[in-house]
Amino acid sequence: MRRSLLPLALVLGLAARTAAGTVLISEIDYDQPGADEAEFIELHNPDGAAASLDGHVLELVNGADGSVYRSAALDGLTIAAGGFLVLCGNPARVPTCDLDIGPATHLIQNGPDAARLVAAGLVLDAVAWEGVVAGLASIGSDDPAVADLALARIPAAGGPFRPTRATPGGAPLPLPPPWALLATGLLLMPRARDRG
Ligand SMILES: [Ca+2]
Ligand SMILES: [Ca+2]
Ligand SMILES: [Ca+2]
Repeated sequence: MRRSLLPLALVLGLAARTAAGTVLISEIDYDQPGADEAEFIELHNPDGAAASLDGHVLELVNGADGSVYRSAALDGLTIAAGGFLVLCGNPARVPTCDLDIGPATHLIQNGPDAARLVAAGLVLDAVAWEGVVAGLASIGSDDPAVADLALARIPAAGGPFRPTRATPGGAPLPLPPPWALLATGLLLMPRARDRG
């Protein structure tokens, strides 16, 4: 079982992520109404100095077997102090996208699946959604019935993930109703499942 190898790495990665200056996964939008064409993963540099992503790789992990179904090398990229970097598959639908890692639709599986940021053999950050993946607790669910809904750390610099209005490339925004209710889980939106 390959999945048995993953939990320790993920646990170690989460421990590593708390080190000051470590780039982290700050937001993910993997599901939209209709075909998933506006998917993105956002990285954040909470440090006071620019962070080079040389040697960093973003991996998307299949929750069914722990395999990496997509990966993107981030060599040559830099995130400014306190800045964000957006990885997407469809820049026409994610105008603030910094790096197109394709494909344009169904870039990110809808879960239960996971993503991790790795560098030099360390998992710097890892998140799972829609259920536990290889021992990693779920950060929640993106609702395909709600346009512009994403899961984001609030605050971006290491806070817990919450369902919120998508802000690819920017800090989380103060939430007007009904978004504030969504973030607390008090407002349960009808779910319409789709694939991809
Ligand atoms: Ca998707
Ligand atoms: Ca969404
Ligand atoms: Ca954001």
